[in-house]
Amino acid sequence: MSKKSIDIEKMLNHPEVQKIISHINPELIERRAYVPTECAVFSGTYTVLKNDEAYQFNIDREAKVQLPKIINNKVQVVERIDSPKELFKEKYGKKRNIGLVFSGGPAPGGHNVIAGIFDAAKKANQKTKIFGFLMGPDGVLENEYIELTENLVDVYRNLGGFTMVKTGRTKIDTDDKLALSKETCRQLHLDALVIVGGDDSNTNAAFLAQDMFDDNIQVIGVPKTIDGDIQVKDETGKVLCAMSFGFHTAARAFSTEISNLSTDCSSDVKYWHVCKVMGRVASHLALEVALQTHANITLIGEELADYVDEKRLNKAKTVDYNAYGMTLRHLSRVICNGIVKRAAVGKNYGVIVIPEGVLEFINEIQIFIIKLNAIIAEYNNAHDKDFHIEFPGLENKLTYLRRLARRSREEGFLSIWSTRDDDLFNEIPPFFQEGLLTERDSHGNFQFSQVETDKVLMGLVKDYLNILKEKGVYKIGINRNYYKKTLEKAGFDPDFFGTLLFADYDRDEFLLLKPTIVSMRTLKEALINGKAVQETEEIPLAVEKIYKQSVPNFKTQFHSYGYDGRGSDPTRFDCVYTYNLGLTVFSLIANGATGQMAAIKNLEMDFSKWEPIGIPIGALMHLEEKKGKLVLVLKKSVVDLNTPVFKIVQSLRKKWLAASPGKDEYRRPGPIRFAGKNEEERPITLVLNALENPET
Ligand code: FBP
Repeated sequence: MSKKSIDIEKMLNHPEVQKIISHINPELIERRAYVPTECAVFSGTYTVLKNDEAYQFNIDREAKVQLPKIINNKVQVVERIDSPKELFKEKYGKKRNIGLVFSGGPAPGGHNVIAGIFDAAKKANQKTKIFGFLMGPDGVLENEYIELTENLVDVYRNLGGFTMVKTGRTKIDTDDKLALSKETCRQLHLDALVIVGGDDSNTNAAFLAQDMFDDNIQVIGVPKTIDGDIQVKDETGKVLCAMSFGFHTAARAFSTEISNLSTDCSSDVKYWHVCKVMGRVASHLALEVALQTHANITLIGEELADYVDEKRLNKAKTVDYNAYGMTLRHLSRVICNGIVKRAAVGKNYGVIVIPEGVLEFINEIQIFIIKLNAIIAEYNNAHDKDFHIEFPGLENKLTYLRRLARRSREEGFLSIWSTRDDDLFNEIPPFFQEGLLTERDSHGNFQFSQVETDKVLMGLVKDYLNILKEKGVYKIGINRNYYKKTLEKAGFDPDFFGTLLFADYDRDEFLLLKPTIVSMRTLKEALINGKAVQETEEIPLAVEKIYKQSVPNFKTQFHSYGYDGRGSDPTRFDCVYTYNLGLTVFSLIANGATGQMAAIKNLEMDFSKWEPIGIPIGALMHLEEKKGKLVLVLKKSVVDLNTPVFKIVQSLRKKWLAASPGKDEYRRPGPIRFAGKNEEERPITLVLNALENPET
C-alpha cells in the first residue's frame, strides 16, 4: 500500500469524484427528464366537461342536508374540444390563482399531480399562479404558502414524496377552520383550491366546496393514498376510479423487499419473516403483495371479518360472549396450522404478510376499539377535558376503566364497559393495551401504525406452537434419504429404528417422529419398548441426531413496511397516472367544476382507453362513527371478497403455503425499474379485477 497521504481537498475536486458523489446522479437526471404520456383528450388546447348521466349513486340523506350546493353534481367526462366559441376560450384561458395542498401521508406521484396542474395551467395562461400550501392543511389555515415556479416544479418531476411543499394531517372540520380556510383563499384571491388526499381529505374538499360555493372558489379533490382504499364504483358496480395513486409504487416497493426475504429464508432455512405492511383499514396492499411475492401466508383482514364461529354462536346462548367472529386466538391457530404443516416437510421457515389494520377486522378487538372510542368521547364531552391529558399513563387509563366496570357491577350503573370487558382487556399484553388506548389521529381514526399488530399476533402464535410442540404435533419432518444415510453410516438398521421412531415410516418422503416422542426421555422409552436399547444403554448418537433435528425452534424476524414504500419514487404507472390526474384537475377548474374529485376511468385497461373524469364527492359520502359521533365522510373501499383478485389469491393459498416436499412458489417481482421494457404496466390487482369487466 502506498504511504502517500491523500490530499482530500484535491480528491474532492477531482471531476470523477465530483460526478460520483453528486446528489444529481444519472437515475435522478433520467427521472426528471421523463415526460409522462398524456391522455388523448389533452392533446389539443381546450377541453370541455360533459355530464354523464349513466352513473347512479345512492345519495345519503344527510349529505343532501349538509352539502346542498354540490350534491346534485354529476360524473363529468373530460373531452377535447377543437373550435370552441370565443367566450369559452376567454373563460378557459383566463388568468387564475390556484392553491394546492397535500393532506395525509405521502404517496408516490404527488409531485406529478403538481406538474400536471402546472403545465396545463401555464399552457392555458402563462400568468396563472399556482400556490403550494406548506405543511398540509395547516398551511391553508395559517396562510403559509410558496408560489410554485417552473424551476421548482422541474426539480421534483417524477420524484416520490411530498417534499416540495410537505404534508400534514390536520383536518378542516370545524366552522372556525372552514372560516380560516375561506379567509386564506380570499386573501390569495384563489379561483380554486386543490386538495390531494385520502378519504378524510376529500371529505374536507366536499365541505370546503360547499362552504365556498357562493364565493366562486372551486374545490377539487385528488384520490391519494398508498392504502388503495379510495376506489369508486357507482351503485350498479360500474368502476369510476379503480385505484388511488401511490398504491402501485408502495406495493411494488414492499414486494421487492419481501421477495428478498423469501430468498433469504429459503437459503438460511431458519427464520419466519413476519412482514407487517401498511394499510390501516383495508388490506389491498397485502393482497397485491401476495400476488407479487407469493408469500407463504398472507392475512386479509376483510376475510377474517367475514368469519363466524358457529360453535361460539351456539354457546352464546349460555355464555356471555360478545364476539362470535374471528378471535385473536383463533387466528393464531390458523397461522400455526400453516407453520406446522410446512415444518412437517422440513420447512421451518417462511414469510408471513400481515396487514397493519388486521386487528380492526377481528371481532373482539373491533368491539374494544368501538367501546374505547365511545368511552373517550363521552369523557371528553362530559368533563370538557381531554381523556389523554387527564389519564396520561396506561395505569391511569386502566384504573379509570376498572372504575367504570366496578360501577356497572356494584351500582347497576349503565356502562358499556362491563366487568367481562375489563377481564378480557386485562388478558392482553400491556403494550397492546397501550396501543388500543392511544390517542386517535386528528380524523378520529385509530392509529394502527402505532400498534405492534404483528407482535401481538405472533406472541400468541409462539405460545400455541409451544403447546403443539409439547403435544408432539409440531415437529420438523426428516428427509427419508437423509435419515437412512445417517443410520446406515452409523451401522444401524434404518428400517428397524424407523418403525419405532416415526408415525408413517412406510409412506412419506418426510418422516415425522411419533407424537409420543417429545423429549430425550420419551425417545429412550420408545427405544426400550421397541427393544432397540436396554435401560442401561445410551441412545445411539445417530438416533439422537435425528431426534434433535426433529425438534423445531421457531425463530422470527419482524419487518415493517410502510414509510419506505410511501417515500419511494413512483413507478411508471404512478408517474403517468398522477400527471394525467393533474391535467384533469386543471380541466375541471377551467370548466368551472367544484366539489368534484379528479379521476381516470379505465386505469385497469390499456393506456389508450384511459378517460379523465370528475366524480361528485358528495355522492360518495355516508355516515360513519368518528370519535364517538356519527359524521359524514367519504366511504372507504375495503377488499371485496367477491372480486377475482381475492378469489384468485384464496385459491392459490395452499400452493403458496407450499407445505409439500419440493420447492417453494416464491415470485420475484424485482425492483421498481421505472424505465425499461419489463416494468409492469399496472397493479396486478387492477389487471385481475378487470377480468370481470366484459369490455376488456
Ligand atoms: P393516508 O391515508 O393519509 O394516505 O395514509 C395512509 C398511511 O400510510 C397508512 O397506511 C398508515 O397507517 C398511516 O398512513 C401512517 O400514518 P402516520 O404517517 O401518521 O404514521
